[in-house]
Amino acid sequence: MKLRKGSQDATGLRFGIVVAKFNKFVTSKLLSSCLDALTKKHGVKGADIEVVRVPGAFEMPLVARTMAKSGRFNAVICLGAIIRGDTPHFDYISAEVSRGIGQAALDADVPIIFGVLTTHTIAQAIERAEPAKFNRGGEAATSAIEMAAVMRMLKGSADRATSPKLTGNRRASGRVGTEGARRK
Ligand code: INI
Repeated sequence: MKLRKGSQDATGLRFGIVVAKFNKFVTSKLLSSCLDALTKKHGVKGADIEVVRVPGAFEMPLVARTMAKSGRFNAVICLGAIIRGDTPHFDYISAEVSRGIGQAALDADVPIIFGVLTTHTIAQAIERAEPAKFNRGGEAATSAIEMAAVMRMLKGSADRATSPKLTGNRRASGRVGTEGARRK
């Protein structure tokens, strides 16, 4: 058996961050702890991070998908806070945002991290954004690094699938993303 894991080595990786302005008192904390984790803890260069602000969480999937499809990022991180109010609004937004972010990652074939808080109360959201407590912004950063590393590792394996050492079956399987296959 071969156990394969993504490392926390962020060298040379590039990240896009989509952050919602709605509930900014929470999302600004998510953003600063996410940036701290990427740059101070894992050595990602500031020049390798691009932050895009959107009005609210509902706008995230489209922007994340566009960033992910641009080919400029190894992973995209979505940071937002959806807090339950007195109406069913929360349910519509949170369902659509989680579905949309998942779909965007599949469409783009690039990891998109769901760093979106969905909470019953403002206090729960603040607690989860706080670096000294749940630190969900920092967690989103480490998930992005791990997923970027996993995808880099797996796509590296796909490149080797074009190697003459492997059987023709694998080459004929039409696996995409292999440099060798594209050059033919
Ligand atoms: N956007 C959020 O990011 N969080 C919320 O809690 C929220 N609530 O509760 O309404 C919210 N609404 C705005 C929404 O994301 C869109 O920006 C808006 O509907 C315009 O499309």
